[in-house]
Amino acid sequence: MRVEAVTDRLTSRLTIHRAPWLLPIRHPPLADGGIAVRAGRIVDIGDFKQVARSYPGAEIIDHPDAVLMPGLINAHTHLELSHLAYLSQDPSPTSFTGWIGHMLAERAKADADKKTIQDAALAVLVEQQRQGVIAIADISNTDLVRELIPEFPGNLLCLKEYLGLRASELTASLNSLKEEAGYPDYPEVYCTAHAPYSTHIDLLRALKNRAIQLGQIFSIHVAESTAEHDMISQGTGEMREFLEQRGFWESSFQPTGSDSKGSVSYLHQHGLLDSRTLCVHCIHVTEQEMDLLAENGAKVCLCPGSNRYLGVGTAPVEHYLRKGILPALGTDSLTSNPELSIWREMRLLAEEHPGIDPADILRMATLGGAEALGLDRQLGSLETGKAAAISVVKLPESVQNAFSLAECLVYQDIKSNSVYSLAYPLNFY
Ligand code: MCF
Ligand code: FE
Repeated sequence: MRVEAVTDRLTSRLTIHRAPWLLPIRHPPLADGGIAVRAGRIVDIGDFKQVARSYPGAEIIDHPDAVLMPGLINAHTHLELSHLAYLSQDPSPTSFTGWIGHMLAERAKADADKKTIQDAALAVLVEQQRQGVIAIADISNTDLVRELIPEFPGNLLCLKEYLGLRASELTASLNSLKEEAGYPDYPEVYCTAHAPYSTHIDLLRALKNRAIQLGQIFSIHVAESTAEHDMISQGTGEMREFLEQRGFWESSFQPTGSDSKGSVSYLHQHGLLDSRTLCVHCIHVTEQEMDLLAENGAKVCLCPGSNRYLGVGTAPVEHYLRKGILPALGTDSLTSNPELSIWREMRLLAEEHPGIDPADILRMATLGGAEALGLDRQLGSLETGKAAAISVVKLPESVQNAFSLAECLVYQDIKSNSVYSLAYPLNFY
């Protein structure tokens, strides 16, 4: 990927980018379109000839055989696990808890040093950027990925993960949470929870309250496996046994008490669902739980590649769309997904849900992600006033109309060598 020099940002010169196709996302695709950009912002977008007429003397940059579209958003990953990529080269695990146990054991065994972890994470970060990803939500247990923020020209949101179900560990966790630096000194320090099955309810509440106070998103793994569902609804099953065997079980844990009430109901019962709660996975959810998500404006992030590898099922995407929820897409980490590519996530989703309009899948990878990360005032679509975080994607000649454009972007095996980012340094916390 070449990164355009940002001279116009300093000189406030106006540049018009012209391409045979524009994919604005919140408006229909446009043939022979133009985007006027000044100081890293979109100042106009529309039919090329009209835009050019409005700005005589502007520099015109042509992008033949390409579509201009918003940068992609990867709404869920764990870059800190990248050095364990060999795990997802193995055949899929036979159980969800088996994968967690194996992953934790391999991470401990590898006992990787800072350089190994950061080198592997940086390699993934560079590849994400090359594929046209402009914002990432990363979940890590350490500060190692946060130190890489200056290396990424887009938004790398680093969320520090807390977990621990036992009441006996609670005081220590709550104390370290109080000591975390926050806004305004370190606006990038976000703290978040792993999952309802691994995090004490008081810790979940404290994390969510901190996020509310700081105006930050709160991301959590939700309704990913049947093992999780059985524990949250009935307090039984594979997950409970796994936690008991490891001495992590908490006898005061209160399940929802009804098989139709899983993790989404649990979060709602405890007041943890709002428009800044990002529920990752959301596979095992009932119709009523989808309504709860929609009513509370909660965000959903789907990770089809990780779900396929872990064999946990597929999310009810058609239902989400029908209820007015536009999910985001995430790759998860290289320990549960053999390839980290939002292009591939789109393709897997399309293959698994052939009834979904490819245009909706593109909306998920862009606007859905921007909304999930609270960055939709700047990113997620090509609109006047938003950041000029534009990806130029090379197209095969066959694209004749808007539908085949969306189809081609979703199904084509797009590699980084066909994406070119008009990347402007962004910092929108
Ligand atoms: O999203 C996947 C599967 N579900 C749960 N956890 C993880 C995933 N990818 C990485 N993880 C991490 C999680 O953040 O695995 C650890 C946590 O730190 C295992 S759970 C103690
Ligand atoms: Fe994850």
